[in-house]
Amino acid sequence: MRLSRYFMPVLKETPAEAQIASHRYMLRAGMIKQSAAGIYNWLPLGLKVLRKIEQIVHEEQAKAGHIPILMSTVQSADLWRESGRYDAFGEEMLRISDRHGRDMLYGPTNEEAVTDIFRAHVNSYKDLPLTLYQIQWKFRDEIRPRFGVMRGREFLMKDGYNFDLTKEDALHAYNRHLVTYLRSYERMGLKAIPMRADGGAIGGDYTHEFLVLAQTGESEVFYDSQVTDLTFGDRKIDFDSVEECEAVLQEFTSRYARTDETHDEALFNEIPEERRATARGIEVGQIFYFGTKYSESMGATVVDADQKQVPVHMGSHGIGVSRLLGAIIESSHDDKGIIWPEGVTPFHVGIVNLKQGDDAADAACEDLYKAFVKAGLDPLYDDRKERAGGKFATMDLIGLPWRITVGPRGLKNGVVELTSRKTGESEELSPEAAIAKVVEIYAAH
Ligand code: 5CA
Repeated sequence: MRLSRYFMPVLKETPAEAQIASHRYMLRAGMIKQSAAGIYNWLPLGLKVLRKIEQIVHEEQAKAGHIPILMSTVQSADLWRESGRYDAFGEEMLRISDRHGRDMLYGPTNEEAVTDIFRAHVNSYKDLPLTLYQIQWKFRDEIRPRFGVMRGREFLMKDGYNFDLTKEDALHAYNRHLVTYLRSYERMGLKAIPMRADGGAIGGDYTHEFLVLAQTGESEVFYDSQVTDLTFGDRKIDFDSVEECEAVLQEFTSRYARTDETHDEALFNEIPEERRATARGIEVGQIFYFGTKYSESMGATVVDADQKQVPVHMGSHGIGVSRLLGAIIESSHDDKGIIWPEGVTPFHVGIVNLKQGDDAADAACEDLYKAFVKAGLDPLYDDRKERAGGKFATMDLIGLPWRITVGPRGLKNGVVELTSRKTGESEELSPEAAIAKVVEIYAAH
């Protein structure tokens, strides 16, 4: 993309309403524009990152054999009356009535809707196990929407639902989700720690939240500092293997790590003192096993091997897709702007032309641009007639991991400058060497 032809409405001023870095930078970099309290329009740069996060989620769910669907955002209240949650969900639910006076709602979550699909089409244990998921907009009329996309009223969620014959099978599905989540967050450059939590409005008493440690996090967390050393990495997992998935769960959840909802001071005090840690965390996902809560109330049964009708065991598994942009920025920024991890960056590399209109500089930038596109990368070329200082400030704000600076002086010596946004370190390289280095870096992602 050439910046002169792009739509990236960067703000010079810091918006007064933004209290935390991620909200500030998302507004300033022209990624989002508020449409109403807790409701946002996604502008091109923000949408690009949102799509990258979605893509990672889809890829990791596919590995586990989970199947994508897309459910309606508007749902019928009658379904929620069946489960008893229409009243229980309270004021967080956006209630609507249609022209015939029928009660409708904008989905805050989809347990009822997916259970309705299941009971209409699945009758036999032979069709299990089954996990369906979607990435879809949700609405929760939060009493205090704040921090931009972090606590929105309209937000994008990945929500997955498993249907299994037995509790054991459903716990295997739970473990599969834990594995896919660990990998997904790491690909986004995050360390997200699974912590025992509370079932809340979704239900069940077996649930883990995934928390990214950050001072601006809304949850208070208590943990054994050893959990922060764990990394999932690039392991190959056989998702059909109960033992392998269970072993990952054990490895990542056997040490103490809880949110304030389930914190147990006595258990916490059993950890050696030097390893007892408290912090704040951003909840970027949650997995639940709630057994037959919805299948019993809504009649989602299958015939088992003995020809008996039995309610299926279920769980649901969420990732806060739009919240993740905020969480990633909170954990990766400095006082100049965002520092995108390579896995989710909106553009792979920025090209800054120090002297637009200089024949040699213009030609070198064009060549770089075309070479990156040919290599399958997505460069952003700042081809505007602006001061170099302004161009650098914009690049720092939008946070692309790599920047190539091209100027007439360097070109005389046959070099351009390759700069890492994270370390600030620069090196002079021939254009060919700079391209090769950037291509190699992204080959690993
Ligand atoms: N049905 C279950 C799992 S699919 C569910 O709704 N779980 S949840 O309530 O925990 O939400 C899943 C994730 O959505 C949360 O972990 C959080 O990351 C994100 N989320 C929840 N509320 C908001 C909100 N108001 N703004 C942004 N993200 C949110």
